Amino acid sequence: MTLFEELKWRGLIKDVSSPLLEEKINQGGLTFYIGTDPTGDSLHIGHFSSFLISKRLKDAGHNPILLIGGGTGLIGDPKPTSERPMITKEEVEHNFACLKKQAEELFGFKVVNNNDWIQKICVTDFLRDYGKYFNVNYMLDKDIVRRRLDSGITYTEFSYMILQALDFLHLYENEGCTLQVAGQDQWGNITAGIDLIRKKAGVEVFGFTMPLLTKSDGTKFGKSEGGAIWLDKDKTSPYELYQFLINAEDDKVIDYLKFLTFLSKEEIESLEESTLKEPEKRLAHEALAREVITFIHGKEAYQEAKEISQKLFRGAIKDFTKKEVEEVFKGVIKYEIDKDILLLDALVNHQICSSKREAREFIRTGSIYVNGEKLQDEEAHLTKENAIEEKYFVIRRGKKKYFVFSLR
Ligand code: 545
Repeated sequence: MTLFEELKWRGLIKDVSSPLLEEKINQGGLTFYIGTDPTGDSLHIGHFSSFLISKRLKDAGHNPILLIGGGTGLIGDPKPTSERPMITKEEVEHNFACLKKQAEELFGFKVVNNNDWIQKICVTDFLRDYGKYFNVNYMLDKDIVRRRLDSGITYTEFSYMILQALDFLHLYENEGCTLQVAGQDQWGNITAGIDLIRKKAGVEVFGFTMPLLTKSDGTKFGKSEGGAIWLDKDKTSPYELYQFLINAEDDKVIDYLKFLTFLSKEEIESLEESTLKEPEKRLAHEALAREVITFIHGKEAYQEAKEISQKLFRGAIKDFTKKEVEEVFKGVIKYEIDKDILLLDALVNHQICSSKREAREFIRTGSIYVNGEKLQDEEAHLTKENAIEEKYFVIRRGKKKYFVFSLR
């Protein structure tokens, strides 16, 4: 399988600017870039799913440039629905620094900031040297812009494609960059750059887009009920990332393995077979979690996340460390309690049960678990000795309602 055939097999090719590109991709040696605007202070799984192409191309002998839009981030790439809120220059600079650090740590590639050249262009040069090459009808013809005409689009966001086009021209002239890659929503911005370079430099450069990774209901991959899945381990822990990946939908897990891992076609096809023959083993899900977490956070982080998950699955909460309680029950309400308090009182004081009578009822019927063990003694006290590392009690009421008591 050639590189281009492999990219197609992995579902990584949506639109291609020219049939000549297949041969060029297979030959290697292209300098290419992929860009992102610093809209947040951490990369998330959406960035990861699109940036990974840069490692695939680099491993095949191409030369990657990651662009973080310290300039375009001040303008805002128009979304199909509404105008983006303007973010401050300080916020853009802060986000740029965060993303640059993460991208370098994660991929080790060269990162450029388009503000380095954009900020030097004065307004008359912008209009004469770039604006002159953009016919308004051409700009209105971009489907995202066209869809915004009803709800309204400002001149600022309307101008955005010219900036991204001049980026490609700048990288072509200064880095010999002849390929831009992005998710499918960027097709209009990429072709704007290809057209500008043809007009100004008289050469054909190339672009291709990847389909946006989606869940089986068509919504964007990477959004969980707890919000975005961040690559920053302090925003989304390896354990949370493990839970997100291990719970990927069965009918999408093979697509995710192709898109998000470097497992070979043979490995993925055997995982596909195991998913059909012995789905209960969830080998494909485990492989997805292992590969992605190891790439982002390292092997140890994956092992830890897996161990925590297995302890929780076994209900062995009493074996948790303090840190594991904080990680696994990050989103769970924590109540401060005095040591030696009666379990009954703690349950009522914090409205986990609505009355002493109801608390007695829950305890007697075995609906209350403390640190993973059913507790049916109404006289039970919560003491330092039986707390997790003398600090926490993980309370489960019924099937899956969790609370955490923390000893003062
Ligand atoms: C700016 C200047 C350039 C080249 C590219 C850009 C950024 C581009 C853009 N890209 C998107 C983005 O999203 C922020 C949230 C992260 C997903 O806006 N104009 O910055 C996304 N990009 C990754 C993929 C994308 C795209 O970061 O390309 O398609 C999402 O998967 O939407 O010279």
